[in-house]
Amino acid sequence: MLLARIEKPYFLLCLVFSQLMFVLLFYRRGASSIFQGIFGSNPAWDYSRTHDVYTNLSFFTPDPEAVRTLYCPVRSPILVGPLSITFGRTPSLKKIQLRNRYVKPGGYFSPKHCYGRYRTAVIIPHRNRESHLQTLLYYLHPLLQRQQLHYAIFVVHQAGNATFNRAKLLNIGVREALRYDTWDCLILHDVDLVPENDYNLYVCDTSRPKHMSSAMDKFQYSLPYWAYFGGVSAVTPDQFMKINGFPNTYWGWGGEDDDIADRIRLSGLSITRTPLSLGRYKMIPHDRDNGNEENLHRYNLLKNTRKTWKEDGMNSLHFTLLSREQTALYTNITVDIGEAPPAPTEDSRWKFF
Ligand code: BGN
Repeated sequence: MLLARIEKPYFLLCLVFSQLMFVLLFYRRGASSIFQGIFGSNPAWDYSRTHDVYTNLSFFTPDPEAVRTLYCPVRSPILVGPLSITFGRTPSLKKIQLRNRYVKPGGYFSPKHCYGRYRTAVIIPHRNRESHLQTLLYYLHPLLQRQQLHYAIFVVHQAGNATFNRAKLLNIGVREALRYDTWDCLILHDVDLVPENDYNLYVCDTSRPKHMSSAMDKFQYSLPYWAYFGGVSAVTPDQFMKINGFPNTYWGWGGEDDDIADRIRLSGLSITRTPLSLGRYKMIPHDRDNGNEENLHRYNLLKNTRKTWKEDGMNSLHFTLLSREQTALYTNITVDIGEAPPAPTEDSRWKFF
C-alpha cells in the first residue's frame, strides 16, 4: 500500500517538502524549542541575553482620555524574559520611588488601562536586612507591574532581639494582608531572593500550593532535594487556611519549610512547581544573621508535624502588633512575637534519627 503511494509523484513531492521544512525549522529554532512549541511549554530561555528590569514601564504612563473597561490579558504582552541582576551598590529608597512612579503608598499598584486580573499580596518576613529589602524592592516592583497584577507588598518586621521566626512572621503577614484587601494569591517571599525572569508569574495555581524558587543560584539552579519548599512560594488564601497556615514553633534557621511541605501533604494537597528553567532566583550574598541561629529543635518538631499541624498554626497565632505603616514602597507591619523556648541539649537533637 505504502509502495503504491510512493510511486505517485505528488506524494513523493509532499514527503520531500515536509522533510525539508522540518530540517529548516530544526536548524533555525533548535530541537527543544520545536518540542516546546508542540507541547505548549515555555521557550528555552537564554540567560546570557538579559533585559533591564525597567524595560517597558513607559507603557504605564496614564492616558487621561483612556477609560478602563476590560480585564488585563491572561498573559501580559509586555514581559521581556531573563533580567539583568547585579548586586553592586544598594539602590536608595528615593531612587526606587522615582523609578516606580505609579506605585501608591503601602506598595500598592493597579494597572491603569485595564483591570488587574489577578490580585496578589507579596509577604516578606524581615529583620535587619534593609539593604536586601531595598535591592529586592528595586527588582520586584517593575516585574510585578509588567505582569499587570493588582498587587501590594507587605513587609513583616520582627521587633527586638529574640530568635528570628520566619514562619510565624508569614502567618502574621497573611492575617494582616487580608485585613487590607481581598487577595487571590499570597506570595511568601524571602528577602534575599531576586527573580531572574518576569515570565515567572506571581500568581497562584488554584488547585495546588506552588513552589516558585525551584532553581536558585546557590543550589546551582536545581533543587537541593525533591520536597524542598523554601525561598518563594504561592498559596491561595483557601489553601493557606486548609493547611492551618504555617507552624509558629520554629525559631531560628531551618526546618519550617519542610514542615510546611508536610502540612500540604497531610491536609490532602500536593505541591506544584515552577519549571526549573523559569523558577530561577539569585540570592543576595550574605553571612548568616545574628539572631537566626540553627534551630536545634527542628528534628523533633518535624518528627511530630503529623500530630501538631492542626493545633499549631493560624488557629494558635498570638503576637503584639506594634505598628502598621504605609511607606512609599511597602506596607510595614512591626510585631513583637515573643521568645523562643530554651534550646534542647545535644542529646535530644539526635533523637530524630
Ligand atoms: C534543609 C533545611 C531547610 C532549608 C534547606 C536549604 C532542615 C530539616 C532537617 C531535618 N531543613 O536541610 O529548612 O531550607 O536545607 O537550605 O534543616
